[in-house]
Amino acid sequence: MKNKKLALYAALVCTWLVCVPQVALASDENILKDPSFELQLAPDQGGWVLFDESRFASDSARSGQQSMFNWGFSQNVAFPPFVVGTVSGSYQEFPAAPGSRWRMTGFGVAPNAIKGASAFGVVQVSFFDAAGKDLGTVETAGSKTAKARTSNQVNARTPAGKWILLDTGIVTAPEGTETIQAFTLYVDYSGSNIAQGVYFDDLSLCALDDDDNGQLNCIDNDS
Ligand SMILES: [Ca+2]
Repeated sequence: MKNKKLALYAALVCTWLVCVPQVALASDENILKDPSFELQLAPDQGGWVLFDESRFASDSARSGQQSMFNWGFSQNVAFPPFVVGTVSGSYQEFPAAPGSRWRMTGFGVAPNAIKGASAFGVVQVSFFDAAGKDLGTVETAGSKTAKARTSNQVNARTPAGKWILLDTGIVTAPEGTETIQAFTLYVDYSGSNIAQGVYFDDLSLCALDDDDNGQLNCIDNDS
């Protein structure tokens, strides 16, 4: 029995030690799991859900040894729609209440300059109701196209190899909201006929208090 207790104690200490670097990388209000992609947690452990051309990457990192790489291959074709493209990414989901305010930030880099006007990497937040319907945001209400709030872009005008801050600004959940999803995304409908993409690292998703202007503790500049 004593050995079992010792083993449990050791496991708790190890868990705490493993968690320390992650906490140190993020602000107190960042609710994302593994925001720097160092742990590569499975989705059932609260980790990132990857889709399409996405992978954890060790060949480029803003902090630690790992990042998220979303990429794609867009090409022109001789028949409608004449350009085939890619939407690749990763996301995490959390409960969210109507009227709650959020801000997502992160850093993105393209190892080689992005080619084409319709190719870019962003971070994005989307809100959904209990049935899983995409609700958009209060700020985008009335728009027929913008169902989410996206950040500024890593795109053809971004210098190659330069990590830039991506920021959605403050986003308000609309009526009926049950969940929020926080994404890294790479979209490519450039028809450039090359494989290209964007690395993401040091992400943050913050729920803002009523008196919080969104400037506090939401951007992880220290890592
Ligand atoms: Ca990292």
